[in-house]
Amino acid sequence: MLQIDLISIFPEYLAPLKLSLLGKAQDKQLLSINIHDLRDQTADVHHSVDDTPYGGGAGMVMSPVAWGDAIDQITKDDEIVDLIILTPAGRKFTQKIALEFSKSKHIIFACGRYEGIDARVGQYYADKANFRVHEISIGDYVLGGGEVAAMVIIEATARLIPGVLGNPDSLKEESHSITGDGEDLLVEYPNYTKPANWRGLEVPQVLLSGNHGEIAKWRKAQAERRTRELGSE
Ligand code: J9N
Repeated sequence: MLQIDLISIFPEYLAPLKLSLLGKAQDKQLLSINIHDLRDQTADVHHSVDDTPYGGGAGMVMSPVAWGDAIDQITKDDEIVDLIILTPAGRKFTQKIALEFSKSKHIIFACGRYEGIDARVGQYYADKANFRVHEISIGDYVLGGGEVAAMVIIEATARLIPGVLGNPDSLKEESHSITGDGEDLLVEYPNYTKPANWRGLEVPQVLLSGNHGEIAKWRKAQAERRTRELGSE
């Protein structure tokens, strides 16, 4: 069972995590997802979670006090926790990292706003023996907050947990699936289904031939062409 906790000032934004594949994984008790409101930690009347940056500059910085209290409340001293801090300045998320996270027992997502969380939060937990801290970006663009990035990571991670997908064969063949040594494979070949002629466009003849050797060769060549054209390898 993978326990996932998310801490956010917009907990309603994370409601889709109950749906579809992730909802079914929770019903099957392969996964437990819990959403926490950062403002529940604050004692002041305005429930403040941010303050002006030391050194000056635009925007606000999220206070470490509420973050530390929220993380401590979720964590037991005797468990190993992967703390994922979403930030455009983090390590780029990949299928290989999703596979690592899918083996975790407990993941906490700190969903901050884009101005960022006080840097000491990551520093403090990185120095604790039972925490592994990951600063992660999902791509080179700036989001308003970490919520959508967390959902991307959870969706990619959860489907790699044994039992979450109905048909595990589909895992082996898909784009960006990875080999035992963690090397990226080719992207997927193009797929076709009926009708054989659609609006004048024919399905490649080899796929109708019934020659499985030729089909495998054609698909491999197509996957290599697509991978080369992406320029990723
Ligand atoms: N890749 C990425 C992450 C973000 C975040 S996290 C919190 C605010 C913005 N933007 N882009």
